[in-house]
Amino acid sequence: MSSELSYIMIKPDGVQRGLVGEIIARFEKRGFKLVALKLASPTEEHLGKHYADLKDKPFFPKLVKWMASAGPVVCMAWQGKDVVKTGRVMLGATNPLASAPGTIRGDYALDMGRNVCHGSDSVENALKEIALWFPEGLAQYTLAAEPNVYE
Ligand code: IDP
Ligand code: MG
Repeated sequence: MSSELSYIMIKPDGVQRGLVGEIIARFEKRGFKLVALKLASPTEEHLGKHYADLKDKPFFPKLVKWMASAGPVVCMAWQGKDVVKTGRVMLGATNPLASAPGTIRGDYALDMGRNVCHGSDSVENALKEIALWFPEGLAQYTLAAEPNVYE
């Protein structure tokens, strides 16, 4: 199995709207392996590290304020073949109005600042994000379904 990892995070709006199970189910059913999962209530400082690339954007203060105050987030690491790119496809476009139906954002969101879910945009950033959110490390186990997902 591919060792590629992606950091997927259900944002406070996704948690509050009851979409946790739905989002997890989509990654599970696709065949990806769940290797870390927890609720967290991040500080603005922690979110500033996660969104460090966006620090100069006009929407940055509002983004981290919302993410730190609207309720917990669900942090996950998923593993499998092309999980970074495929995870982004499953999420849809940043702007939900530009997201195709069938994607998470295209099915469940309308506004950019309430787009339900985060997904790493590169293999390199995924590793950075996983180190930031899961300093405790990831679960080590064999996914029994693996021979039925990969040829
Ligand atoms: P991504 O989540 O699709 O990777 P990024 O550009 O990394 O998009 O932006 C991080 C988050 O910041 C987005 O998911 C969205 O919630 C928010 N965001 C991005 N661009 C805008 C904007 O132009 N206005 C308001 N919020 C934005
Ligand atoms: Mg991003």
